Amino acid sequence: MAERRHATLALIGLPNAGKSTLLNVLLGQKLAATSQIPQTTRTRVLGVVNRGDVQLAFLDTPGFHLPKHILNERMMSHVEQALEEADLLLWVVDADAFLGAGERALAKRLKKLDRPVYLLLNKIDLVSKSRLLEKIATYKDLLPFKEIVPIGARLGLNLDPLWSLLERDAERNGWLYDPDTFTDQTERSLASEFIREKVLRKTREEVPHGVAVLIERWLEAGQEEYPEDLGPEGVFIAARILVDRDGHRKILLGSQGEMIKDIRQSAQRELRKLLQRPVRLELFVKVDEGWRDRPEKLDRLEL
Ligand SMILES: Nc1nc2c(ncn2[C@@H]2O[C@H](COP(=O)(O)OP(=O)(O)OP(=O)(O)O)[C@@H](O)[C@H]2O)c(=O)[nH]1
Ligand SMILES: [Mg+2]
Repeated sequence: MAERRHATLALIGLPNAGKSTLLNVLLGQKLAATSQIPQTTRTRVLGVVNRGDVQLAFLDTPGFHLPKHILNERMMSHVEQALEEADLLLWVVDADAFLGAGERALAKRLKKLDRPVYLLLNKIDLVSKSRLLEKIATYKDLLPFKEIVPIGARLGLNLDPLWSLLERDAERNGWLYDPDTFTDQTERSLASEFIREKVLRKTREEVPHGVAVLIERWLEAGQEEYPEDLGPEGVFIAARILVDRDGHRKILLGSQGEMIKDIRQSAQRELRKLLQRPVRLELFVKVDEGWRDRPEKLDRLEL
């Protein structure tokens, strides 16, 4: 029997490049929230895939950006931790976007690190072959990439060559996680992320950046105040959505509450899929001005 090997791979890049979409498609299951809003991911998310003798531990990270609030500083320290931990870096770029100051800053950081880096040119469904070749030529000057792989995370395009390269480059002895370990995220943290995702997908401008979700109650059958009509298999979840300003609370509620109703319904559907059991979700919106700059609040939110 061949020896077991493993590698830890950090998915890094600018906000909105498609890192979390890639994590989900590589895992074949949704673990990370994804949205069109930059800075969707706020922490480090582990997803483990075992392929034959090879174990690949992917770390999704927040998009690389200049911190404005303490929240953003913490997001960047999650990136730093993942960079330190990883054996190999997967730099995901939006092939449909220009190479700008953010990419140059990240390249500078990676140069200092001296770790092998793959360039994953994502969203190939949006660009022509000739533009893709141009992009490859521009990026090549930034860093000596170990591999350059064009992919389409959303549609799962061209992932086979990526898998082969990752399997080849997993060089560490043994496995890091037991075969049943799939992620480090708890059901509660996934639930709060999926609720936040629905908020991000339905609101715009500055609202999404000031939103956080806190699970307040998680009740199962037999517990006090569990709604018995949900049946013996169900779970009752009450979550608080924090917003930064009263104006944002109004946007989130919508006229006659239709926005929050819509968010609640789509989040509840998603949680049923995640937990594979009946779910009843209740949402409350609360203004908590300046939460992004309060360390004790960020601790409570596990950010
Ligand atoms: N057309 C297209 N869109 C994609 C592809 N991959 C991701 N996207 C979209 O790009 C947007 C950003 O995706 P995310 O996966 O949230 O990006 P991210 O890099 O994790 O972003 P942050 O968490 O903000 O750093 C979403 O709207 C995705 O649906 C792709 O292959 N093609
Ligand atoms: Mg993300």
